[in-house]
Amino acid sequence: MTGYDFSAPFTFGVATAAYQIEGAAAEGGRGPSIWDTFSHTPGRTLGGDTGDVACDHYHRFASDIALMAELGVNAYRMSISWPRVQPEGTGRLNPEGIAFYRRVLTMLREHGIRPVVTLYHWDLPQPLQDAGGWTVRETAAAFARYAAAMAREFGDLAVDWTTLNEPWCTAFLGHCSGVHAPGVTDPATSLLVAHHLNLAHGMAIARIRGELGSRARCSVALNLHVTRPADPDDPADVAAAERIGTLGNDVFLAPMLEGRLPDALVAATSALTDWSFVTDGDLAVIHQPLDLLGVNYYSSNVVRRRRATDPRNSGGHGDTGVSPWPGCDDITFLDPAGPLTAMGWNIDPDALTELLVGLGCRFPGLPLMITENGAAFPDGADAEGRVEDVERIGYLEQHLAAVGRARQSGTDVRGYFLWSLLDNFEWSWGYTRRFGIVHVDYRTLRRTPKASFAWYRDVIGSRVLTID
Ligand code: PNW
Repeated sequence: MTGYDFSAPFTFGVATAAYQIEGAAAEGGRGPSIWDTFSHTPGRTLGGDTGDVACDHYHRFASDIALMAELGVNAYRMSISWPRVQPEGTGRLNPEGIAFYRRVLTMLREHGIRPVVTLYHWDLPQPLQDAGGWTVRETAAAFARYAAAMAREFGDLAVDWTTLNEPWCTAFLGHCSGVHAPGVTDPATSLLVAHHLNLAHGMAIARIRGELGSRARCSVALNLHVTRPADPDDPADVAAAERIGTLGNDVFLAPMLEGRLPDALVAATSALTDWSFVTDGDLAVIHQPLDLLGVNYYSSNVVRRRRATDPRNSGGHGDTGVSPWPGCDDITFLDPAGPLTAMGWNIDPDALTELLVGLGCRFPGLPLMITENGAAFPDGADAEGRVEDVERIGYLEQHLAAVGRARQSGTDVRGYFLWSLLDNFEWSWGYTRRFGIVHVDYRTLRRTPKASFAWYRDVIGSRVLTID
């Protein structure tokens, strides 16, 4: 038996995102976002699913917060829907949207649950998209103004602010492979977008600190990729894995945390762009001190230098035929081995330990936080909505243990947010993929805690994870 100690002040939380759970898409003065447009475009999401109703959290937030209180979490990672609070993406705020989040944040406070607020979890106001979206620099400035407004409106109720969720997905799934909104398939554009997201992050942090001073704790949540070479003794495979690390991680880590544009990134993408859109002073704007780095982790990859006979990699639902990896068409992603989750993703907890330990070495003094970890499985609810999700419990147990091992080796990991509290709208996969520790019946919207909910409640209660 092995035991892992997660004594206070280690944070145990759950995570959600506005478009995936709120619904009420046309209520309370909310304007449309790029995900409304995208999900309503035929063929974009599996089954044509949309977030119009989702989990109806907009009307059911009180009972959802009661579930969190029952679970015993110390913290809740949520996102603000930008088009709900600022329908045009700039200018006037929507008082009904502000009032909604004030009710949510106030109720969290009453239950002693600390909110960690993500400002951008992919739902760009459609009017900003119509003006160019993330391909124009002005969107970064609009985001910073929105961030300042949120800090002003909610700074009395929230001290933890996360700028962007997974900018890799926005840049490369949104603008390169196009399987996410806005569905653009242009590798060169996706690199410009990555730079504008970096700028948006830096400008927003400066504005949040301007509003809240040292009271604010600022972070970003990155989906960092652990990529292994198929043959560690083949230099071409090792170089392939490094290039994926550059395009998947360093594209954000280096500007945000080191204030530099990596030579390897410029070299890997030289056929697509000369990066002349990075102008004097940009890197200094992007390079803001962070209080925490948020890490979203689900699975790892194995790559090799492409062989002539290698099939093209599949891009998942809505595959456009364009890979999300600009400048990497000579790299093959091998089919994942071993047991897979319902997303087709491998299960590799050791990669999480390696990732955390590696980040700890590279960025000493920067506390880390797992801002998302979890898994989709087929689940199969009975007539009462009960789910004995032993596979999910196994996945969570292994990954929490992986966090425990990183901590034992001296890495400063401050907390763990499980994705997700509820089954919800899983982007291009619609409602077909379930990540929740609470089952949602999408006909009745009834919530039923799964076996994993009781498991997590017990872990949080004892703050010890014991594995046989
Ligand atoms: C993340 N990929 O999305 C998001 O932050 C969540 O909103 C989402 O529900 C969760 O992970 C589970 O998917 C991702 O294709 C979506 O590499 C796609 C990818 C990665 C993360």
